[in-house]
Amino acid sequence: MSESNGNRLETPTLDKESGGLLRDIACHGGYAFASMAAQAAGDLRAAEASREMAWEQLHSGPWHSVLPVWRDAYSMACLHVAGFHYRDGEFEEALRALDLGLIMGGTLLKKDLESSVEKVTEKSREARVSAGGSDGDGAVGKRLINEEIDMTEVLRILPLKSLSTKIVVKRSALSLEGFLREYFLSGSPVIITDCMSHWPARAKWNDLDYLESVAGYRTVPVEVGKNYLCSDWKQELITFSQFLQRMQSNDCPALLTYLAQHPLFDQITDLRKDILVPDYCFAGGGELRSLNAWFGPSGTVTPLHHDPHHNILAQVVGKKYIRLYSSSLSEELYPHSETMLCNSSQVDLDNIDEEFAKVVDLEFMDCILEAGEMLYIPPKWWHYVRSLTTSFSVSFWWSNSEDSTDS
Ligand SMILES: O=C(O)CCC(=O)C(=O)O
Repeated sequence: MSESNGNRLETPTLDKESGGLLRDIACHGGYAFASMAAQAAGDLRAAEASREMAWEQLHSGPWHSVLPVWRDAYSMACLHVAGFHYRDGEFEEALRALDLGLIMGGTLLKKDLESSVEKVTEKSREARVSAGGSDGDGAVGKRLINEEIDMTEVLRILPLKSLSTKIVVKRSALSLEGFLREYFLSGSPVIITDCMSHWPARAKWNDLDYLESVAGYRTVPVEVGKNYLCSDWKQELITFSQFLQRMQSNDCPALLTYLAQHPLFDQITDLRKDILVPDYCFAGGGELRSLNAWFGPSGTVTPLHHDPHHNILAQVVGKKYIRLYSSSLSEELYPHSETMLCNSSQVDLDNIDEEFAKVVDLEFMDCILEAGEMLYIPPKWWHYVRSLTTSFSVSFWWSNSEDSTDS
């Protein structure tokens, strides 16, 4: 690739590791990839072909069975492709290639991908400003939500018996010690209020112009359809800007688009700066396992399932209905038998099948989680979540290594 005008993405890790990585890939049967990738630094078509080959490997079986070396191979090819687009001033294409590398690629070249994203973002901002556009640092813009909820309508759509029995207790600005003693140690859910007003996200994420300016050109994975247990459900990679547009024209249930369980804050560092890890996540001396975004329109449903970790679900924008069943009820909640889905229930709470009718009599707690509140969900507690408005939440999962093996 020409470097004469200095218009090049710096990739120090790739420069150092590429020989070893290509040898490793060849050792794992990727001779064709290795020889194509060796030409990729100077040839766009070879770069694209090698990216295609690595992409095929990433989709050759279940995700957990993909060899890590192929994920690094994919990142390598993405860096090469992005380099050509950057050189040619095609910043959006360069960003897309880099984001795909971050989302689907391995860890080896993550730093190169991240520094390249920074450089391309900066250049593309400069290009927009010099073309007379805005750099997005203007006054507060269009609100993400203005929606109020109509409780009669909400009760009509929620599962049977919602909000009629045991409501999750709310505690204002609960101390870490109080959290530990009264909820964490006994494994009881609690909603903590008045604990997020210092998060920049509380003010910023309800501003569509702000979201557009920090993330509009970035590519993100979204889920499309009713929910992940339905046959017509699919995943897509679209730009954040396209996602925001779809969310605003949320009129077709089959196209319900949810940016769900994605480590968005590892990918888009400007958004990471807007949130803080709650002190509660240090209870029990565990380690933070993952930090995920859940962003979507009104009507998204995460079906009844459980996770192995402690969870603080922080509601930044909008409202969600959440129903919780104790982990002691697992056997009665009809878990799926396949390994991949064994943490999900076969019961569709929105439409309970005759064969699962007994579930209606099981004890549960529920709540409406409001913006500015955090819900503690203990490990293995079953939860069903429905957004009642446009909603942006962040989940913080933590655990001790001995507590959990899966995720
Ligand atoms: O907010 C949602 O839709 C689901 C959240 C969830 O399942 C979790 O935080 O584990």
